[in-house]
Amino acid sequence: MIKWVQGVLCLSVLVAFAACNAPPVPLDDILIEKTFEPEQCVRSVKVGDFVRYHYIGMFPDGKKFDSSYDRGSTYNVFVGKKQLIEGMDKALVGMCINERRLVKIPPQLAYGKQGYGDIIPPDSILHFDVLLLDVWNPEDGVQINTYHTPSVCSRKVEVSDYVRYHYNGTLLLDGTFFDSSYSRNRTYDTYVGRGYVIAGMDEGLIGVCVGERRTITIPPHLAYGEEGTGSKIPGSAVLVFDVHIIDFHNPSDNTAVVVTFKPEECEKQTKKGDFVKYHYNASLMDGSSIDSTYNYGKTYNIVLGANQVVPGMEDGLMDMCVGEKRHLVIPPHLGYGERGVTDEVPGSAVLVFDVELVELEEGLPEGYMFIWNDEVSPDLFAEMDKNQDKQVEASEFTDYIIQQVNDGKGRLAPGFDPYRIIDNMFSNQDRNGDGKITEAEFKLKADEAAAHDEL
Ligand SMILES: [Ca+2]
Ligand SMILES: [Ca+2]
Repeated sequence: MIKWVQGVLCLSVLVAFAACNAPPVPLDDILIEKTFEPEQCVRSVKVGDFVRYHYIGMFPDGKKFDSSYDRGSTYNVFVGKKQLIEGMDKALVGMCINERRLVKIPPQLAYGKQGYGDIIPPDSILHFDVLLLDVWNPEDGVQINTYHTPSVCSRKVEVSDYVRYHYNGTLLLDGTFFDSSYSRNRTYDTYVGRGYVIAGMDEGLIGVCVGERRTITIPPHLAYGEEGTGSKIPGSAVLVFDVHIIDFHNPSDNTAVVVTFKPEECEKQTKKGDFVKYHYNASLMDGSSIDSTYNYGKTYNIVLGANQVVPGMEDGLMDMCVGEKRHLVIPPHLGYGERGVTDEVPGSAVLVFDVELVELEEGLPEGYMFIWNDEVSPDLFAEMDKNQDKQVEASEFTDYIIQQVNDGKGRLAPGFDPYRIIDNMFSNQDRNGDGKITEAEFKLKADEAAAHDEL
């Protein structure tokens, strides 16, 4: 409507005064000519909004008196709060981002009879060519739009969780790209709700699931404020983060164990010291594979409780039966920590293991590396001293222990090199380190301890 009226007015101006450099027609109110309208209008300016815009201020004859372009920065202001001349306060209302208007303002809604210094003479009609770049309201919150939800979401991010995510950051204004974790080829990792990221991101990550994709639109007061940051985020910019959640955990998390198959028979369960053989598929939370024993066609073998695997795996393999299958989720503090494993496990990654226990060899009681199954022979020293020279050499000692183990009379701790255990046992008894155990050394040791690691 305004446009039509203005059109007619222009025409009449042309017809009547074009040739004679006539004074401008007095205006009762502002006139707005939309010189560019964007196809989409996410939101338009309302009273109380904070806007950023460029303008060129001109007199009706086209002579420029001011321009934000010349200053190289936008004009940033609250609308409808008398921080602008009245005509401009009115002219900005209803504008969309990227919209351009030519606004004509009569003197009574501009600088009136006084004018403005040397710049604006009294009773001047002013024309402004305005381009709106940005709009937000201090009452705006973070806008969240989830556009991909994973089929399974057993848990959602809460305050103090540690999240790893990818993101693309753009300006709402015109979609200008300012940052991306993808370009660095590594996730952004942070605690949520602790102020390590901009307030809007802290808020926008709450309630997100692993695998979820959402856009988080953040007004400047919850982002980088009126100042902006760096060369890519101008002052008062509204930011749009397109995020993809890779994983998250809480520092108080334990290993999550889900039994996926339990054999009917389960007499023996794994415990510390047991030698276990198992298969595993290891992956990250996003499903990308890390490693699998099935690729090598052989089991992974460890002694439980001997720090041969990450703590989370130790936890996940406890109290398990042969044939049992489990799904383990291991937080990084029980996995490979903040550093991860070069080229295999990203820092702070949550690990997923599907494990199957294939074999279980019962360990010795805690602290023992060798035990007798039967009564200990009363003539132990004599039996070991095969050549009867009243001392036991390393080879005699080793042969004897191996013989006992083979005869089922004694057991060595499973999962370790038997010769190393026996060497240790020997050194332990050979008090003076001369490579021989005398009867005196043997007795001394026997008196000290009723067979711990020793005979
Ligand atoms: Ca001997
Ligand atoms: Ca000795």
